[in-house]
Amino acid sequence: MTITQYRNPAVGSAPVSDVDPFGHDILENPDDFHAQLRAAGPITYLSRYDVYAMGRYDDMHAALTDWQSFQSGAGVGLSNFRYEKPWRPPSLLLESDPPVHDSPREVLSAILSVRAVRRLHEHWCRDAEEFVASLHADTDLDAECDVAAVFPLRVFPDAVGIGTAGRENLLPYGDHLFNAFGPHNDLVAKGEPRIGEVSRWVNEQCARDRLAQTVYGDQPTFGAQVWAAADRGDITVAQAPTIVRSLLSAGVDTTVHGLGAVLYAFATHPDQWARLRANPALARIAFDEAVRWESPVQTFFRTATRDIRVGNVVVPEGRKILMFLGSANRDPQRWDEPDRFDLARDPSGHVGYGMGIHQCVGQHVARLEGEALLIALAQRFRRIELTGVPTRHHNNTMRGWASIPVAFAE
Ligand code: 4MI
Repeated sequence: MTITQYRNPAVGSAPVSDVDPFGHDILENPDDFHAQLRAAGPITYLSRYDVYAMGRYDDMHAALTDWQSFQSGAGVGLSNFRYEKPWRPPSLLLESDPPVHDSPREVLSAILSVRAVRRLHEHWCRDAEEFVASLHADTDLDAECDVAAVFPLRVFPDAVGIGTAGRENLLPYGDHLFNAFGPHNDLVAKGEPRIGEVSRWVNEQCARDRLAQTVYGDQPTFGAQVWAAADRGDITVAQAPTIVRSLLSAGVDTTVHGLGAVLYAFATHPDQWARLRANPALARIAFDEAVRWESPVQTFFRTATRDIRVGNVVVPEGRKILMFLGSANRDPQRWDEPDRFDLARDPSGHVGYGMGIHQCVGQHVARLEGEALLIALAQRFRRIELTGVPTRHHNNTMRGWASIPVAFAE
């Protein structure tokens, strides 16, 4: 892969790259492109899409924590909501700025808080143990299709309170949503024939009377808690279904790819698996280190709310900037040996969950899924052995696997 870079005075002397970051070559393996982006400077102009791009940890951290200058309300995909109609009504969490963002965020932060998620701990750990007990040892399995893509669907939709019929729509919905943050390429076209019916189903599940009130005995579901917040007046009744939609949008594909990342990491790093088995308390670090290492959510855009100087470059007001989260998470200026999956490091501060006011509100839920599954697997299996060549799943926003052939040894 070669990246041509030249300087174009028309874009304020930003380095210019004509690489397509949403092309299949880069989706297959973005590491070289990320390295070139970081080497080029704090910001690069991507001529193919007429947008700017950041790949370094420090500059990205500064941008992500400056929501006043780098807004989300014009959309966090390539499409600029100032000029283009979004394909679905914008998210009140992801695709909004203060003050609109504030109350939905406050409500969801409380529903998904550490304390709230702790109440799910024993239930999800028990489910993980039952699930892991159902896996066959010493036989060909797929760590992506048979494990990573299965476990979240066993626990998360129940916690939201949606019914069992139609849950097969959740992954295709998320896959299309994450593709739709990119350009209208073949990946978006692939999802379009079915997205009408898939998103109709998702939207229907967000209605108050569709959602279960309680789960695991007497615990109010996430969905019921969103509606209760509307009853209290913390959010409006009109906002409630869109906030439930955020749970269904952000809560499934992300954790599937996060679990795929950590299982691939352990299948390829048996020494680290031994370390986890010796000390299961490392499970939470392991999941976060995998989120840093693989960055399941690779990219999100921001939009400049003013002319912003970044290094020697001025990004004009209204223009999109693509944040390569996966690049920042492997920036050697920030991380020692960033390409190593290493349970001995402290991965905190990674931007795999974002940073600033939009930082993943569901991260404690994601971590619990990771912890519950890893502890159950580590309790039973001595080794996760790669038995074939893993294949990538290409998505305009997500980095993940289509297949990870493995055998689990007891
Ligand atoms: C970071 S992934 C994600 C977050 C939020 C939403 C969707 C995806 C949403 O719809 O609010």
